[in-house]
Amino acid sequence: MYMKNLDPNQKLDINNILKDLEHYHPKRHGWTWREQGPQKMGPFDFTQSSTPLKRSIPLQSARFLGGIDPQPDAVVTAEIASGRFEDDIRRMRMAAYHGADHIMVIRTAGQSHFDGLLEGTPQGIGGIPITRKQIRAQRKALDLIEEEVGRPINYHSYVSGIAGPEIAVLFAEEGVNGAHQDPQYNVLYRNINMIRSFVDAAESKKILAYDGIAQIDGAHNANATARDAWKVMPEILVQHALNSVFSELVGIKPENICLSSVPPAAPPSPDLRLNLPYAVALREFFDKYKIRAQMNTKYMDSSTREATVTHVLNLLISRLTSADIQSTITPDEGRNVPWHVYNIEALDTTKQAMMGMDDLLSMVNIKDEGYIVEKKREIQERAVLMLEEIIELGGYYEAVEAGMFVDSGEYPERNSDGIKRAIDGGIGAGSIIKRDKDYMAPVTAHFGYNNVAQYDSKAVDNPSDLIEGSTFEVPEKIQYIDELDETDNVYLRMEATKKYRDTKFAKPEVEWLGDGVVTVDLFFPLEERVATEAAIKTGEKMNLVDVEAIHKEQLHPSEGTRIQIKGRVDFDIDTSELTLPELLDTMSEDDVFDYIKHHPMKVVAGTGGNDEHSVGMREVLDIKHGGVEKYGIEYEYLGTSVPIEKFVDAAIEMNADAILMSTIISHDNTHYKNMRKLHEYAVERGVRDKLILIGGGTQVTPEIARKNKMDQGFGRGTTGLHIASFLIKQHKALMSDED
Ligand code: Z97
Repeated sequence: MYMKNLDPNQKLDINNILKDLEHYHPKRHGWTWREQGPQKMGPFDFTQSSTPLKRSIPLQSARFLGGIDPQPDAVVTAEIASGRFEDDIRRMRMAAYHGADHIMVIRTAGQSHFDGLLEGTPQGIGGIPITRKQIRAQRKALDLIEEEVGRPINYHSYVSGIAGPEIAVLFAEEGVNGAHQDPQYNVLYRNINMIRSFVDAAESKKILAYDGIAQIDGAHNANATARDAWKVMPEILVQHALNSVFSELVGIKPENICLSSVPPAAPPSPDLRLNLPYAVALREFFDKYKIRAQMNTKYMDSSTREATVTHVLNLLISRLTSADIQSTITPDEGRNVPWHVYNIEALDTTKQAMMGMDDLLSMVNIKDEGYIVEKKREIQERAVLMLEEIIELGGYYEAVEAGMFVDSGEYPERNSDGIKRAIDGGIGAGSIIKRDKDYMAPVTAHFGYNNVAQYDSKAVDNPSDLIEGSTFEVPEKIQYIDELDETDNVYLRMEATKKYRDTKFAKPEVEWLGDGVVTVDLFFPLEERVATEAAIKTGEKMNLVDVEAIHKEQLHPSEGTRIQIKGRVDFDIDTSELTLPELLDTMSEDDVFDYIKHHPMKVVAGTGGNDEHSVGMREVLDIKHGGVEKYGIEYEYLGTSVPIEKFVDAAIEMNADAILMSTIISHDNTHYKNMRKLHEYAVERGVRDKLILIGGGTQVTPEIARKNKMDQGFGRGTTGLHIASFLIKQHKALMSDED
């Protein structure tokens, strides 16, 4: 099916994504790793990098470095699931521009409690309910987005619950590229019967293997569940081992088996002392598999700053142990605010830290003696001992019955508070029956005994030949069901937000179009309890609705507290009524340097009339903060309160190309009156056509400056580069007039 490429300057049209969705089939299947390799960018050589994106948004400071946007070699994940898939699609596009090539849609909390597949597009709480329509729409959007950024994007969700195998089939049909699948997750955290969970896992893993879907395990959940996360390290190694070996035996390629690892501890505990030996132990034991490094969220509260530092420390560990997939959940999960900005900030944190630590391992070594080696070995030995005890007990099922997992003691110490499950207990108990001798299923990627030869010996390797192909070979056979719920569907939600969909109206937004949510950062010189209520009252007085305090930070028990509130505005902005500032043409720094080298320029500058405010003017002149001097433009500073005539006289005397006159005082429009005077005097002296006249100051707008006879005006936010670019443009025009 032909789809028009996305235009970066146009919003992604959700209606287009929904159009003909019933006939859409994904462009590709299976997981894709990044194309890795050294990259030369601007003056720098990067080592642990990947092919740059065709379109992207670099870090802000790239402005000073030629706009380079190096990307790390690891796959970078964004977890995007606000509850509305149609809004998440827009966020996925933003995430791709910031370097995400693995988009995880977390399912609605506890979807593994569902016994079957859902249809339609119900709105989620704490995630997205996984339905065919939602994932097809998102995969379709990602197929377009990956063209736009020029890099394949992996789409990911979860295969768990007793509908696991059905979900695995759905994922293979719809081109989902990565999935969490770990039978231990069902057993320990969702109380699904052990036998059922492992049989389902065999079937599911077989399908993941067939479609090339990367599998991520669930061992990290023990960190989140355990009382003291750092004490379950040995057990987590055991969980990784059990799932990985099982997956490999079912047929998943080792390079598609990913261990979900979280540095278990976080500051104020001694982060690296606890986490680094663990990460090294893991890397060493599982070197043929991939490591998906998640960040610690267990010890996270509402401070985005604190969460970001933990993330960066985790990223250091990722670099030291060469993680293959890097997650970026960060503050979202801790604060339960899965908002656009935090997703994007976390991606930038990852890119910035990983590229900042480029080539780390060629400069520093992890010691091969002392504490790190001893601790690493200790964790590994504890894990091996645990495996030995599991074997002694009779196997995994017996170990779970004995409560060996998620015990709060560090193995072999035990506190007898582990999760216990009975072999004949849990959801789906007794639902597994042995296949009859004449059992046969004409389906693709089916695990275990399947008696196809009895029907057709040629179909042994391809049982679905018996029915002329299953939905894997003949996607047209897929049953697509559109909205079932008349009260909760995408068409209703889109209708409700129509006013803000590509129209002149806009509302501030944190996650859903038109949600109107804003955050306000406040400080009160009050103790926390009073400050919180004062902050909420402030929000209400600002006419915000549903005001809540989302972050509190004591600066001192009585001197003050920082509070962040969120609330909703109930107005919108008519963008057609806005006066937009003029766009300033800016040349690249290199072009400015080059021009001035060949065409030296000189300016005279000062604050005009009775104006003593010289700081802003000096900033755009001096080399220190990137003023015009930086580019080789010579300047003569005439000082403050310069009489208007003196500007022109000095320019003539020095043979200058331009006059830069700054005025802050705007009382009685003096700033514009002085501009007119400057022009008139330059005309009187017969030099107006040779001189570039520029008026500047915080209250100056370009349009009014030009109306008052300046060649250009520069207001707040002006930099030396803006002025230099303009001077060059005018200089070129004057030179061509002379020709
Ligand atoms: C993550 N940031 O790593 P339900 N299966 C496995 C899982 O780890 C999970 C589910 C299923 C986190 C997100 C934690 N993981 C949440 C192996 C959840 C979720 O909620 O039971 O339907 O499935 O992905």
